[in-house]
Amino acid sequence: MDQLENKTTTAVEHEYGASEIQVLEGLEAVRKRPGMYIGSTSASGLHHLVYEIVDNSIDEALAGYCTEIGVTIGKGNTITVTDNGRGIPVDIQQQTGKAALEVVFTILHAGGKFGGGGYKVSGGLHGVGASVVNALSEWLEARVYKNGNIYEMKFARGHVTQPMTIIGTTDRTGTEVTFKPDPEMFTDTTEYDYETLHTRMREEAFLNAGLSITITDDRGEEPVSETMCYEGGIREFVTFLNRNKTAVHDQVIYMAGSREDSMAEVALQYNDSYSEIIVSFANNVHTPEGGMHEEGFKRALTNALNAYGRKSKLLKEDDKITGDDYREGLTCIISVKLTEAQFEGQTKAKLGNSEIRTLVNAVVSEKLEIFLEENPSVGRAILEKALNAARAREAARKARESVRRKTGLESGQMPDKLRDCNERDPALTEIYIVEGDSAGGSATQGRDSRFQAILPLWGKMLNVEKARADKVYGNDKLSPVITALGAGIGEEFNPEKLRYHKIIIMADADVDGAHIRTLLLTFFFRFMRPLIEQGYVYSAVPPLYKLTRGKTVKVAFSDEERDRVSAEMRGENANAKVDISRFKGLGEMNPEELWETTMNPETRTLRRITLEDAVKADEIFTILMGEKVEPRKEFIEQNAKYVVNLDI
Ligand code: TSJ
Repeated sequence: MDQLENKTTTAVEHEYGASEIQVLEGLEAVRKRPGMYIGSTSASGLHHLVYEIVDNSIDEALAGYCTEIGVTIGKGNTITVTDNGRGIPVDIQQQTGKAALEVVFTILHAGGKFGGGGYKVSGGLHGVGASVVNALSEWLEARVYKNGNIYEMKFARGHVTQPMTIIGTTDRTGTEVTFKPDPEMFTDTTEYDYETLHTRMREEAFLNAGLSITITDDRGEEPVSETMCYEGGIREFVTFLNRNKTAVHDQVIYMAGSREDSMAEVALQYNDSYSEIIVSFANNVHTPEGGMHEEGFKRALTNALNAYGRKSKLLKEDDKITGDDYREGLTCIISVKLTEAQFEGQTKAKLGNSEIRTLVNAVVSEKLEIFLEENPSVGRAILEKALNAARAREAARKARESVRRKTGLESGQMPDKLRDCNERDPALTEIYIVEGDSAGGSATQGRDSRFQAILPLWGKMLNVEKARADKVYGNDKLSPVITALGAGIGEEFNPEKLRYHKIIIMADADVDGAHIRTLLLTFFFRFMRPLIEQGYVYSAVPPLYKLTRGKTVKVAFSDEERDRVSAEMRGENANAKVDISRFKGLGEMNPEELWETTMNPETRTLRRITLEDAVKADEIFTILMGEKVEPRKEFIEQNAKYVVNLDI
């Protein structure tokens, strides 16, 4: 606090000098290239604004001064974030002659650089975004409760519209920020999705044990609100992820340790499914590409279980159990905190600090050994499960070989239903996976056969929840997909062998379409995960409406677009008749319409499937196909009215 004077003022006046001009240039740069600062200006960037602000409150919690955070979506899609921390400093900074509060919102990357102390753990990752959010907001208002006063300051598109003013007195401390994302910047959508924010805030609550986060949606007639606070932290995260599955042992195993400025915690529990779920975080930032913390964990898990198996005689000399076998049915959260996190990889989502591998390895090796010694029944259950996995893997290898011989997989023979393209370079080709023969027919006629292949799906669905690789190879619905993609499945999956670099799921916007998307995504997630991780999978976005006025035909992809386009088509003439019909399915479109709206790379929209989409699909699949009846009933009840737009 040395550069901050402890003085309060009712309205801060200052000269507009060189620094002010720099400030505006900084924020102008954000408005010129918003994608550089928030990734994109689509829905994901819109939601990112909220995380940037909330991160500041989380940092205050990590510093030990904040216990409650509120996030509210207001009418008009404004966002209010509140916390009960110390309040952003309001003193005048000597360097700039401005209140720290103003600096936070007007200087790029100012966060974390003032005050000191508060951002230690985040290593400069958090708390840099308040000025970016300000620059991208039509307006933003901040209120700080501190020193017995309520300070208020207002901005519009990054410019100060009301200098810092004391508007009242208070006996509490904290910060409250409300902003409205600028529609000039977020041209796709300015509408917040409650579920997206809810999911992310729940994650933050799990990662910060004891921190209470309340999310509220005030847009409807009645407010919707949920308070999330988990004393058990990531232990409860694991329980939550396994909630629809059957656990192999009751207790969640929890291990934690630290060294110098870094700390690591791991929570895990096995369930009776065959999928591996490892979700890792560095400084509360999700690292879907993994990295050193995951490597350290996997190595330690394999070594500790091997050692225990040998020692307890559960493993024989010639039993060969792989790391994959030990991770079958594992649900695990890894959370590390470190001072200078290095994020690498394509999407900066992979942790590069090698000292963290050593730390996680040491913590898990030591603590897991002790746990297994003290809980031999759990140790036995895990080892038996891994032995089963190893046996199944061997059986799958044999099945694969026999299927290969029978179906000529090796000889490169393609499925009968595949309408392949002429181009051979996978980087230039796409495959549309289409449910139903009639849609398949339109797609085959409408496509550009130079680079677009069509694979219609048919036959009986397989419960991939309970299936291992051997069953999948023999299934008549999924085996053509495996053959057409050409890259194998499971541990043999090799993306370098892919025959197409765009895999596009094209299904109707109805319940059946949602089912087929859920099935395919779950299948890819379980058996070809790198396909999703490396961004090869897309969902086609077919239009919902067809609008006709005389000879003019247009389409719309949402209700809002339908209303806008129909107004445009009417033009001056409010009484002009625009005929609006709803596309009931892909099969209803003729080949030209399908090409123009959904398949032509120049005019179509493709949604790239993320790992989160796949995790969500996997979860829905587990509920729909799993053994537990209660979650299924609950899901169907809750989703009955939305089931048409299952957003996957
Ligand atoms: F960044 C922000 F303005 F967007 C924002 C910051 C938004 C919200 C909702 C909360 C916060 C915030 C900042 N909450 N708590 C803090 N704490 C500080 O900025 C702070 C307070 C005191 C001291 C100190 O050393 O006395 C240091 C800091 C960093």
